[in-house]
Amino acid sequence: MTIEQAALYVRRRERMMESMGQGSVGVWMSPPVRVRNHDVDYLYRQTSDILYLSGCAEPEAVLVLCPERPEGERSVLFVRPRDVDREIWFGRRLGPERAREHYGVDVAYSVEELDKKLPDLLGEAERLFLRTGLEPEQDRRALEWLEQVKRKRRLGVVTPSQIVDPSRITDEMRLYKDDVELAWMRKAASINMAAHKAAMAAAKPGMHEYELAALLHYSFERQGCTGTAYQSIVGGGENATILHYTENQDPLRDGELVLIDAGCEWNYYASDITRTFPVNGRFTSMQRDVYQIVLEALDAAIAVCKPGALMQDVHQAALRCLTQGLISLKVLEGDLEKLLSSRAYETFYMHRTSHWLGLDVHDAGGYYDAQGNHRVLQPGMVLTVEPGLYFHSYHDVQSAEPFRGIGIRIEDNILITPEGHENLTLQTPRTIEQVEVACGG
Ligand SMILES: [Mn+2]
Repeated sequence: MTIEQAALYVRRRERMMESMGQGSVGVWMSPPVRVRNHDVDYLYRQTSDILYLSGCAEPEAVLVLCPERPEGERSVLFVRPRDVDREIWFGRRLGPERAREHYGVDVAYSVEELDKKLPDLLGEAERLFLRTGLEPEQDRRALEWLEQVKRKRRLGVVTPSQIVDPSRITDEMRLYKDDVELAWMRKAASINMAAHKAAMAAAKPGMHEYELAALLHYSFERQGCTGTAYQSIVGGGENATILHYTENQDPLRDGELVLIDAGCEWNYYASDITRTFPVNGRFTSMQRDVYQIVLEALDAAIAVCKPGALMQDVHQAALRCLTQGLISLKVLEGDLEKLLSSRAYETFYMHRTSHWLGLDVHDAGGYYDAQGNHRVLQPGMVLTVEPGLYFHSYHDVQSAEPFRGIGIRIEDNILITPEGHENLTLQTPRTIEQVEVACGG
């Protein structure tokens, strides 16, 4: 970690402590390492709030923030101790001595001292900021620390009487990306754009969905990504109508489309691109008609993205275009406004148009403000825009019969800027012409 980065985390922790206020202490515990099978663990992923507040990706780390304490003792990080034997078997550890400087925290301890130190740290606050309900074992442990401190009440020690969810603060902070986060998101976007282009160039009839998935993952990993932001979706033909299809086992057939929804993580920041293209490189005229509608919905929704607009407006712009398109395809019949208010589109477009993007692919941040109003877009927010049309065979709509088996989604990542927006993924082929050229068709 560079000195500039460490300073960034210091600033975030300062802001966090300011929002928590006096009389508070905050505790963030890493998720446990999980067994995949027998002696093999799942690939570890630190929780995003700890990454956001410290940059520490190590398992078992615990971050404690104590705004009440004197300068130089307010941020405390517990990490795994140095252990030659464990390190030879399972990998190097930073250890508390080096962790203090590396992460720029005030104090670092071995995680083995957690149960001993935590009650002391808690016993100076009225409010404990702690995310509960995710890991029963962590909840149990935290309650035990609280019990220990409560015993000191008779000695006149102030002990926490409230547990407050810290994510109400971190979610709000994480909603507005700073320059470092944006640099990392641009890097993730550029790697992901190249990966999608490579998949378009490689696809041909007879290949399997997993071959394209493998190509994407190769593109991600050879650039040093921290992983994929989510399970890659590579759906040929009707598989594209299953929104979260991740089996990726089927052959890709001549004349069909393939939908790829995949994204890498760079420094734990996600990219999330969807493109749909013809397996043989050329759209049929019917595929072209549907694709053009989805593309217009994408452009119309992105055009709404600017400071002051509501996220709901982005969705409405997409719905209007998609519904108009379904009328022009003769799948729906009737008055546009009436079809919109009766949600006639829902059979063919059943998901929302946008989600926040950042450390999590469905990133932290409320879709409504504290008053329950739709969120107003502001500079620094990053959201996806991903309209689609899906003609699956789970329902029997006569007018949609000609399109059965077609699933099309196109997704870009949009940064709200003071002037309007910046499309972070614009260089991924998106018009019919660009897509056919990229497919070599
Ligand atoms: Mn998405």
